[in-house]
Amino acid sequence: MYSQGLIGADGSTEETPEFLAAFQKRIDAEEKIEPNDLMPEGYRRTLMRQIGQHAHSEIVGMLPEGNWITRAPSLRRKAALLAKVQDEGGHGLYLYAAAETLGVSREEMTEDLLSGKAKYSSIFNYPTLTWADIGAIGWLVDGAAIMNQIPLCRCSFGPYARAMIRVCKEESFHQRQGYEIMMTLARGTEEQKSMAQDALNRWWWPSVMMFGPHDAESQHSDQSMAWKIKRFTNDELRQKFIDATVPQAEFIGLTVPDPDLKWNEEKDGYDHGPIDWDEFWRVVKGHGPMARDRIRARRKAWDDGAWVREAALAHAEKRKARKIAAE
Ligand code: BYC
Repeated sequence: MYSQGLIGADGSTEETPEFLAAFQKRIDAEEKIEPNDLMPEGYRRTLMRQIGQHAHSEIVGMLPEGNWITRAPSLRRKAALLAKVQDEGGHGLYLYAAAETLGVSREEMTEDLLSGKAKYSSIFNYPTLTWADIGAIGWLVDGAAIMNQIPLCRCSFGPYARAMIRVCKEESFHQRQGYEIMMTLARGTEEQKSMAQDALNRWWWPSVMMFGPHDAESQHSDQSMAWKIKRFTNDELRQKFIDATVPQAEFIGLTVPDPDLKWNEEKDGYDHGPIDWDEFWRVVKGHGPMARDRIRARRKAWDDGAWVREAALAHAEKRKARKIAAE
């Protein structure tokens, strides 16, 4: 029986080299790892961290858009936005369920979110100031999310990979509805067009930052790539996103707010200007403009929902007792 010991910060491990080599062989052969399989503790922890944070991002991500449901400009827009926000709630639930298969409970993950131990995507700490922000979120934020999540459909951990397949289908609809809002505004009155440009100006850089720190600063990438949890590095995905999105902005007559953006024939992609990593880390560390509001809203929802969780547990206990009595 292999030890399931921890991998220390210095990379030392209590697991035998034979076990780690056999595990890596399965990964390299593109076998899916399932919850009951033996796995290195570092692999399990990396997944619990990433899937948990991904789930929190979906749930916290409902807040900036949920804020606009009552103010959507038409019934059609309202129905689409309502469906989108509900989809995000569903994504959070699949992801919490996938993380639970690794041995962490939903309660523990939520406590980690509320205490600030677990992160959620930096992007959701920015405010949604106008209706155009809803277009920009769908187009840019869901667009960035798809770029990151399509490769996660091939993640080595089965439950995460399978959850991502459905999530990506829904994200694709989200991206289109966002782009369509932006297209409509960009073709509207001068005022509407400037609203769309203003939203692009505010959401562009935070969306570019969503992919995480530069590869040289990314502490988890190398190991996550070796374990085929991640299939592309942060910078590779960021580049794909920029290359796909800039022509979309040009098509609707909007300007990406990066004066250094330039097509680079040699690399067959855009060069971009410097990213403000101080802002990124400030926001990641909980000092984003909306960080307090987001956590306050999640804490209130968790506290308000306590009676539902208690009632569901009591009901399950009663059913179990009845079943035992009938046996
Ligand atoms: N924000 O070593 P690194 C959505 C952290 S929601 C905050 O590169 P890794 C949607 C990182 O966690 C979709 N923190 O990490 C919902 C690590 O800190 P810890 C959200 C970030 O894990 C509603 C440290 O920085 N998508 O689509 O290899 C409405 C060093 O980074 C961020 C996901 O969650 C960030 N942006 O790579 C609309 C995708 N970036 O954990 C839309 C799943 C980095 O050591 N996650 N950090 O304390 C991933 O793919 C990877 O976790 C990341 C980071 C690419 C984000």
